[in-house]
Amino acid sequence: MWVNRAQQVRLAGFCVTRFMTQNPVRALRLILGDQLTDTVSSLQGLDPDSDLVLMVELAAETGYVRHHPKKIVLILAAMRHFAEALRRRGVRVEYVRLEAAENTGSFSGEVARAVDRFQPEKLIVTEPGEWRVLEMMRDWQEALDVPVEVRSDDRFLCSLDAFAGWAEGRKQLRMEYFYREMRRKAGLLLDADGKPEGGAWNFDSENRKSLPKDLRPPDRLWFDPDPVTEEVIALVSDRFQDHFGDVEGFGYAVTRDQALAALDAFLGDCLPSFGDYQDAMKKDAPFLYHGLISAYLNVGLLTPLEVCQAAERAYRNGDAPLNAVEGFIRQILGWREYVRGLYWLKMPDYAGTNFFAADRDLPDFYWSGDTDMTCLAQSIEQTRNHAYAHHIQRLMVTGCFALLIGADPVQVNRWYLEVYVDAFEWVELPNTHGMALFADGGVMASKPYAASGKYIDRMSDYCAHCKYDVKQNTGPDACPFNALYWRFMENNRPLLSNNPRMGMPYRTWAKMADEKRAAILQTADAFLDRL
Ligand code: FAD
Ligand code: DLZ
Ligand code: SF4
Repeated sequence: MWVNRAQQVRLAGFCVTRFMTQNPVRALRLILGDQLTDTVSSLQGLDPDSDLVLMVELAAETGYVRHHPKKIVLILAAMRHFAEALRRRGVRVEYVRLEAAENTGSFSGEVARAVDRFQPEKLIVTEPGEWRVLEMMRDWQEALDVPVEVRSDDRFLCSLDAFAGWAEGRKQLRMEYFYREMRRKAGLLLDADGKPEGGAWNFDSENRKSLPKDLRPPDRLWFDPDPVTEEVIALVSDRFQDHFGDVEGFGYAVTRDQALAALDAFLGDCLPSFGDYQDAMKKDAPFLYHGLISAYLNVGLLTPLEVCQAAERAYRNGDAPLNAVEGFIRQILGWREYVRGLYWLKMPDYAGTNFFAADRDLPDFYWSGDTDMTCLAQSIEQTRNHAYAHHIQRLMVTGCFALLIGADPVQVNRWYLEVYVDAFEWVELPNTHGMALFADGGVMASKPYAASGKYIDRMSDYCAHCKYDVKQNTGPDACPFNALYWRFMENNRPLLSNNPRMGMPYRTWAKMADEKRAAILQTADAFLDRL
């Protein structure tokens, strides 16, 4: 009988299932789509003779928001490769595909079905990345009448208990102090006396250069899809074609080896310039010197510690300067761990925060990219193409605009969760509500990241390609960010004027002539009306 590759994989799955029904299962170990790490805690102590790994592709997970198709491809293809790698090592894996007729479509449904079929003595799982999934897990022990062991996720360098301990009794939960403790704890970038390498914890001020005009950023390493990934691409093209984003040109890593190769390419080609140009933006240059590794970290193909150690090695070997390596490590050891701690400390209330009572609908162009504002058009277009925008685009372009127009945080949060390849609520929500929108009222940031067009002009070449004039504040040709900035400040005066970090802009505003202020506010209102 001739069978194609897809049939081979299905037959293999069928045989494994038949085999397993004949063997008693001691521990059923559930691996979620963002737990694709050999050393993940739920796999620790695995006995290949008696344990069974369960992995499930789910309608509920592919559909709880309308994820970018490239994100779905990455997760499902990485899951299928991970399952195959486990099987090659002799681990018994029950893998349920999205299209399987018997698939109930949810974690709870598939775990119940597996418990029913395999009658395990216990269920082992690593704590999930999202609150809503933990809520489901809380019911399992009672509903399924099987002991459920939820293990902590030790891929993160700061446990949830350790973060709660750090936060306890502090008036302000500023990342910088958390980061210093994490540097000491992880022993990264310390000198022989345990002091910060280079005499300072933070070289942020050296991370803000604008790009020289003729600089050409390096080409990036992409991966041709193999038959397993091709099959997932076909599935996703078929089922999720109405989601925002293009599936064509998928080239993300879906195995650990590929992710390691991508990391290596970044370390060699980009890390040396990462620090200098971390905040820069350039038209038609979506990636610049950024890592492009957040999705690999978030699904588990790379671990944060190994990435930070590799960057530190580059510094010690003289391959990358300190401002680059410290800046990069700060993002992972500092920001990434910090937002995760904050998420779990503040959920579930955090998702409902709305400090400014913002309620404007997110403009349609966030989905279509159809806007004359070059900064937004570029950020949204590359998001559609690659499911990627770098931090400053997310924060100071799409995020800042949403803040200035008073967009509803729930809609903004949903947008970020849907459109980025690396989006998982534990990391996306604090970045959106805390950093971009100040919806949490200052838990995360000491002031809103509100800015006029001047910031974008300083950090990019977007304004030079824009229909609007970044130097003008009023009239139809004025950069919308300028007038919107002052409208935001004026609208939120009662909430912000006592913030010591907002004193300067309010003083500048007060010094302007009345007619100028009125013209600016009128320009903002006319723009908002058209929106
Ligand atoms: P690099 O610039 O190369 O940075 C290296 C790594 O540091 C990243 O891969 C990431 O793991 C980590 N990192 C950097 N900044 C942050 C941060 N603020 N918080 C947490 N980790 C960080 N990141 C996500 O992983 N998932 C998200 O859903 C997400 N949503 C965001 C939403 C908003 C509104 C904002 C402002 C930021 C968001 N970020 C998110 C953080 C950051 O923008 C991305 O991690 C980064 O752009 C990923 O690209 P990179 O791998 O090239 O990062
Ligand atoms: C994001 C995602 C998607 C799109 N699909 C699946 C899936 O089919 N099966 C699965 O186990 N996980 C998936 N995930 C990741 C989960 O949403 C993630 O594990 C939870 O949100 C917990 O962080
Ligand atoms: Fe964006 Fe204003 Fe610059 Fe245009 S002029 S690119 S709208 S900041």
